[in-house]
Amino acid sequence: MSKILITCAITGSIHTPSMSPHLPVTADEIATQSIEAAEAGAAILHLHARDPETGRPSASPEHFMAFLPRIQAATDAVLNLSTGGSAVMTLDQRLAAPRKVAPEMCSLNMGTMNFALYPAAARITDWKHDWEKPFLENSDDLVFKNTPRDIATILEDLGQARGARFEFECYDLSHLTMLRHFADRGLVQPPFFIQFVFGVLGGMAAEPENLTHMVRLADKLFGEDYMFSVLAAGRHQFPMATMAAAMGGHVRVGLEDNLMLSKGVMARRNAEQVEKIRRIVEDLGRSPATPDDAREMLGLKG
Ligand code: KMH
Ligand code: ZN
Repeated sequence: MSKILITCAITGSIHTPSMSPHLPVTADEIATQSIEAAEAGAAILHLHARDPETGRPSASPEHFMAFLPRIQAATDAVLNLSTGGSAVMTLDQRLAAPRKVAPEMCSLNMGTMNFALYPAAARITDWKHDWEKPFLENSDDLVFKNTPRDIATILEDLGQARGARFEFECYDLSHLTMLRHFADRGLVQPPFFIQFVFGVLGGMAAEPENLTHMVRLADKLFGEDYMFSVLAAGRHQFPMATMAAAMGGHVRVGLEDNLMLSKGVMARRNAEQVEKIRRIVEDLGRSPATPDDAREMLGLKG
């Protein structure tokens, strides 16, 4: 089997500071946890920014630039910038930093969907910041907008014009069809790196049958031209990633997707989750890819 790509998603835009004291939000915390995750074996770092004062998800290029050069100076990990940002942001806001930075890799969400965070809000009693409760509760009525025109804009602006390649975030079967559509239009070339996303309220559930069916359909649509990775939200993170690794796929971990290390134990650093999945995949006989392996496997500009 080919080497396994371990992606670590450092902070995201779903979890909030009241959910975990270990969620990195300042530039210092994001840079330090990213560097540690790379040292632990993550070839790819998936990055969002936060307002350092409040921990609120941010799309500001200034907030990104406060940590990106530090990570670049300390590691050769592939930096993958989010184009999803947060569902409350406009597309132009989401693309401000990737347009400026022209990274070798970006995420690309392959369809419009619900993205409800309300269940997470229900568990919290002690709020650190005023913005968190309404942010989480309002997500109950939020549409994460990724229309075909939005997707085309991202492919043209970041892919064709700036040379980025993509982590195609597919939360459902229909998102594979959407990717096939853009491949047929010639806006994106293989190999396709497809991230199957499980356990978001609005996307497919974290069920083994869903993973096997996604692989079956992707085989049919893309043949040899794709590789898949798996991320699953919350407690499903390690079981689904382990299943992906056993099937020859790739894995994503990180505090963006899950704040815990195991049942009842919070992850204190992103690197702890990377170390854990690394142990699991090595026990399964897989070897983690280095950042240069990742560049070659994914056809990145470097
Ligand atoms: N938060 C994940 C479920 C993005 O940044 O573009 C999906 C994600 C979206 O990573
Ligand atoms: Zn993300």
